[in-house]
Amino acid sequence: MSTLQPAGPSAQASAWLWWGMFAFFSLVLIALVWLWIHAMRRDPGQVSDREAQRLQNRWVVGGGLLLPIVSISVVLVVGIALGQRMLVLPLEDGEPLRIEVTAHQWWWEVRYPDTGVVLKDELHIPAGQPVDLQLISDDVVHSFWVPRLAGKMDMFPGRTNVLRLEADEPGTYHGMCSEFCGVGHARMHFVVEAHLPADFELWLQQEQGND
Ligand SMILES: [Cu+2]
Repeated sequence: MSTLQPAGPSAQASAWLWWGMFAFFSLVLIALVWLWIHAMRRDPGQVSDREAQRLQNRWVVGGGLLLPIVSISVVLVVGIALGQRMLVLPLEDGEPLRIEVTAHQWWWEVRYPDTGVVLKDELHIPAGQPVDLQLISDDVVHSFWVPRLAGKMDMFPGRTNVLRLEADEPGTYHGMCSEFCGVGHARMHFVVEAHLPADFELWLQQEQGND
C-alpha cells in the first residue's frame, strides 16, 4: 500500500510530484546547510557598516523573497500540470465504467448500476481502462484510498464525489478508509481486483447470473 509504487496514471502523477518535491527541496536544504556552515566558519574580515548592511540586504532579498517565490512557483506549475491528470474529464472515446461506492460504519458497499451486482468490501475493475467511482457516505465522513491507484477522496453523506481510477495491470490492490470514522475505522479495508477486460466482462456476467 505505497503511493511510491504507483500502478495507474493518477497515482503515477502523485508519485512524480512526491519525488520531484523531495529532490528539489533536498537541494534547497543542502544549499542552505552549506551556506550556514560556510557563514559559521568564514573569517568576517574588515567591512564597513554600510557594506555589511548592503550584504545583509542582498541575502534577505535573495533568500527571503526570491528563493521562496521561485520554489513555490515551480511546485505550483508542476502541481497544476500533474493535477490535470487526476481530473474527471470527458474521455476522447466512449464512457468510463461507473461504479457506486457507499461507505458505512464500517464497511464498503459496491454497486454496478448497469447490472445490479452488489459487493461488500471488494471492487472489480477492468485493467487499462478508466473507471469512475461515485463515492457517497451513508453516515459519517469517510475517505476512499487505494494508494497504488489514485489519491484519496472524501465521502460525505448526501453528496456524490467522483474519483477516477485506473490500474495499468491486472492485480490485487489494497485500499482503506483514510478519515477517522469511529471505533471500526482501522479495520475498514477493501480490495480492488483488476482483471483483463475480457475476464472482467466474464466475471460481471457470472455475478449477474448468481443474483
Ligand atoms: Cu474510516
